[in-house]
Amino acid sequence: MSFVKYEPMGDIAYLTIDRPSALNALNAQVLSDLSDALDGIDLNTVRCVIVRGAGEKSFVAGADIAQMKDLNAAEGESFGKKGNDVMLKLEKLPIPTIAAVGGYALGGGCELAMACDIRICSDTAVFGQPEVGLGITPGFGGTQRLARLVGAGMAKQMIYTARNIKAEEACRIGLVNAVYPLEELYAAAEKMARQIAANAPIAVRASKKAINEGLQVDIDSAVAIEEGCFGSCFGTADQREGMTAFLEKRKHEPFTNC
Ligand code: DAK
Repeated sequence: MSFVKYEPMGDIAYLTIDRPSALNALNAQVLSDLSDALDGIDLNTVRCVIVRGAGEKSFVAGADIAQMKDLNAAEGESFGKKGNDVMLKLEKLPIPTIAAVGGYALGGGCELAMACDIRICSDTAVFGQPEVGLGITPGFGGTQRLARLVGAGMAKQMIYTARNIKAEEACRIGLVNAVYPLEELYAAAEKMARQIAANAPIAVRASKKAINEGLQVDIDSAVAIEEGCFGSCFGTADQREGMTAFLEKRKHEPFTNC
C-alpha cells in the first residue's frame, strides 16, 4: 500500500500524501512512495500536478519525528539526502506543480510546499520551520528555499524563532499566493491547474525551466537560458497555431503539446 495517491484527471492530476493518522508526516516510506509517484506521472498527458495532504487538518506536519529521534549523524545525513533528492525531483518535474495546503505545513511539510512552483492555502493553514526547537536544522531544503521565497531576513526570523505563522501572514510575506476557505481550496487549485493546462505545454515547461534555472545563476547567464527556452518554442505546432489564431482574430485550437 502506498502512502502517496496519484489521481490523474485528464490533463491535471493530484498527488496526495496519504498518512492522515500521523498528519501526513514524511517517514522514509512516504518519501520513497512520493519519489515513485513522481516517476509514474504521464508527462505526455498531464500538464499540471496539484500536491495536497489527505484529511482536513494537515498538508504535511513535517518529517516523521518518531523515525528521526534515534538517528545518528550519518543516518541523519542520509535521511536528509533522501528527502532532498525527492524535493529536487519534485522541483525539477518538467510540468508545473501547485501545492494546495489545507492545514499544517510544518518543517518538511513547509519544505514540500516550497518545492512546488506555486502555493495556495486554506484559511486554516499553518506554516513554520520548527526544527531548531527539536534540536536540528531544517533538512529538506528549508534554509535555502525559504530564504529565496521570502528573503533572508524573514527566513532567518522564522527559522531561528521556530514560530509558526497563519495563512494570512504567509500570504503577506509571499510564502503563498492566495488564501481560500478550506472548502474552496481544491476547487481553486483545480481551476488554476486547468488554466495552466490550457496553455501551450511546451511554452509552459520552457517558462518553468527558464525561471528555475535562471534563478540559480547570474543575470547574464540567466537571460541566455531564457533565450534558449524562448527559441525552443519556435517551429512548434502550438506556436504556429497560437500566433496564426491571433493574427486571424480567432480563438486558437486546443494546444497539442507538439
Ligand atoms: N512526526 C511524527 N508524527 C507526527 C508528526 C510528525 N512530524 N506530527 C504529528 N504527528 C502525529 C502525532 O504524534 C499524533 O500521533 P498519535 O499520538 O495519534 O499516534 C498524530 O500525528 C496527531 O498529532 P497530534 O495529536 O499532535 O495533533 P494536534 O492537533 O494536537 O497537533 C500539530 C497538531 C501539527 C500542532 C502537532 O502534531 C505537532 O506539533 N506536530 C509536529 C510538528 C513539527 O514539529 N514538525 C516538524 C518536524 S521536524 C533533516 C531532515 C529532515 C528535517 C530536518 C533535518 N536532516 C537530516 C538534517 C525535517 C524536520 C522536520 O520536519
